[in-house]
Parts: sequence; C-alpha cells; structure tokens
Amino acid sequence: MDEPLSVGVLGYRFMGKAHANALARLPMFFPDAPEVERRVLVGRDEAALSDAADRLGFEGYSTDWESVVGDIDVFYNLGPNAIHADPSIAALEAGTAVFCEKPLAHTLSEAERMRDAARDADATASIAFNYRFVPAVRYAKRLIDAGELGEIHHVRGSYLQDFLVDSEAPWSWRLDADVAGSGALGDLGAHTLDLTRFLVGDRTGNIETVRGQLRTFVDERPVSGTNETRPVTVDDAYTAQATFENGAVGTFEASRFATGHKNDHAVEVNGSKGSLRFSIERPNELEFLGPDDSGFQTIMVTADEDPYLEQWWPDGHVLGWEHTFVHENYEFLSDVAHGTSAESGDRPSSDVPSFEDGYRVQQLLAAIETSDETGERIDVS
Ligand code: SOE
Repeated sequence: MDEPLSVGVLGYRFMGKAHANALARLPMFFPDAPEVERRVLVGRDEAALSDAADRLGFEGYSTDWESVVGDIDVFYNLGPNAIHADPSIAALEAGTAVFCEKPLAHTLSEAERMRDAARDADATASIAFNYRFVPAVRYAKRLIDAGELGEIHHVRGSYLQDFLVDSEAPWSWRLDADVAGSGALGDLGAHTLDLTRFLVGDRTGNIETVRGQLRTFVDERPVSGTNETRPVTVDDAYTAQATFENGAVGTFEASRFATGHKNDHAVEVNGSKGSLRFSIERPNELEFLGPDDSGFQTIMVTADEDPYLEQWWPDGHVLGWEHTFVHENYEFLSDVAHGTSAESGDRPSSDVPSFEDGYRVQQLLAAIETSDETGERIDVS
C-alpha cells in the first residue's frame, strides 16, 4: 500500500472549500484514487486559518508557505493570481507536485516563469480549469473528436456573471490589476479560452489572431467595513474575436455586469455537419444537432456509461458544479501517483491541463489586452 500523498493548500476561502470538498469526496466515490492526507492549510490570518483548517479537515496550518512547500508531496496554490508564481515555482524546485488555480499568473512573464519551472521539474504541474471535467463537456469532446460536427467553422464562448452590476458591491483583490492582472478577462475568459482549446483545438489547430476590447463600467468601489473607496483597475467585461489555423472563427465575451446571469459559462460549436451547445447553468445537459436532426436535441448526460457518472448515482440523478472539482482532483492526483502528466503519456491522457496549457491561455489574455490598447488585431501564432 503506497503512503498517502501529503497535501498542503494555500488559500481557504471559495476555492479552498471547493478543493477540500473534492479531496473529502474522493475516497467515497473514486476508491482507486490515491490516498491523500490534508496535512497543512496555508494563509495569512492565523485566527481565520485555524478555524478553516478545522472545518476543511486539515491536520494543521501555517502562515509561512516557504516552510511548507518542500515538506509535502502536493502543493495546491489557490491564492490570488499575483502569488501563483513564487510558491508554485519553489514547490516545483523542491520536487513537489503543484495544482494551481486559474489563470496561471497575473502577467504573461510570471506565467512563462511557471511554465519553464514545470518543464525543468521532476514533478507534475497542472492548472485547475475545472470545466474540462463536466461530464457533458467530455461527451461534447467525444462527439467533436468523432467528427460528428464535421469541419468546425464557429466557436462562440461566453462567461456571464452579474455580481458587480451593483456599483456599491465591495472592492476585492479581483479588481486590482496589481494582484489579479485583469478582471473578467482573466478570471472568466481564461476558462472559456481553455475550454475552446480543449474542445476544438485538435480539429481547428491553434487560435492564430485575436482582436478584443476591455471595458470598466464602475471605476471605484467601497471597501467593506470602512468608509473608503478604492479604484477598480481591471476590466468589468471583455469581448474578443479570434481566427483559428483551420479558418474557423471565434467570438468570446465575459462580464460581471450581465444582469440576470449568475455563473453562466456557455460554449457553442458550429460545424459543417452539426452543432452543439452547453451551459454550466444546465450542467447535465448537452444540446446537439446531428446531420439527420431537424432541430437541436437535449441529451441528458447522466447515464452510467457517460464520463465519470458510474462513480456517482443512477441515471438521471444530476450532478452539480462541485463535482467538476472532484473529477479534476481525481485525474490530477492519479497523474501525481503514477508519475505521469498530460505530456508524459504514460497512461491515457487525463486531459488535466498542464502549465503549458495555462501559459497558452495567458498568451491569449495578453494578446487581447494588447489589442484593446492598440486597436490592432494581434497575431498569436
Ligand atoms: C469568479 O467569481 C469565479 O469564482 C471564478 O474565479 C471561478 O474560476 C469560476 O469557476 C466561478 O466564478
């Protein structure tokens, strides 16, 4: 019996809960997953950290990531984007596997440093693009890879939220360019650009050019618990157009001001023989139009034979957002335990995105920002 993997996690709020929940589910639903010990939770506020460590099932906690990253088998970096690079690179240099939340970094140069560290490391390094692990998205990829849509002509991706449409909604690190890098573009657009690469990249080739614009609707916000305000130095929304190597075209947008949309990540693909569309607001459904269909049909992706479903409930007992974190953690930790990664190919690709995937997305984010600044279409090939 292999020793359990000792895990340290930096960050204990939203993503900390999503990943801790996933780790707790694995032994129950994925019995062949590597055994994991939630060893240490890392953060800055000792009181909050102590409470979170208890709640999230960690043995201990630390306010000093440098003393942690070399003493564990796996390091999760769930912190704000500006602290993705240094702790992750230190962990990789110590031979510790790393799972980093998206986007890879807050700047392209930091993402490049992380990508290079992963290349040089003898440890698995992956990025947590969780929407690759929705069963309906896996089902969609199988249809596209099987040629059911034919030649791909269009990809249409949007990620719409409305949590900032109230101008009194409080300031947070996500609104500070020095910490987040960008706003809706990097926080939400990164997901859509990765999902596009995952779904159609094998058939369209890479995105070759992008043109885009960013918009900030509200440029200062109240700081919770004070009567101060702070400037918003990132975008509240972006739109972009892309062209692919095979000639396909893409349209992308994300917003935190899309009134009425709460967490609506949606992708549509149109091909010469058919189309499909998906939204995380209806996570168990895939809309598909095949060559013989007169209109879109809704496929319920909840059958035992559908991706990941046999691990959960009988057909029709639907899954949610949190299950995508269980699936991605299962695949990532299996890569760590088997010493494989998406690139090494020692086992069927887990499709867990690598730091190279994270860097490719960061290149697209940077190109869209450059296009916004220059008004030019940017060549990213
Ligand atoms: C933003 O509100 C956010 O939490 C993203 O950071 C996550 O990646 C996304 O899955 C949900 O929305």
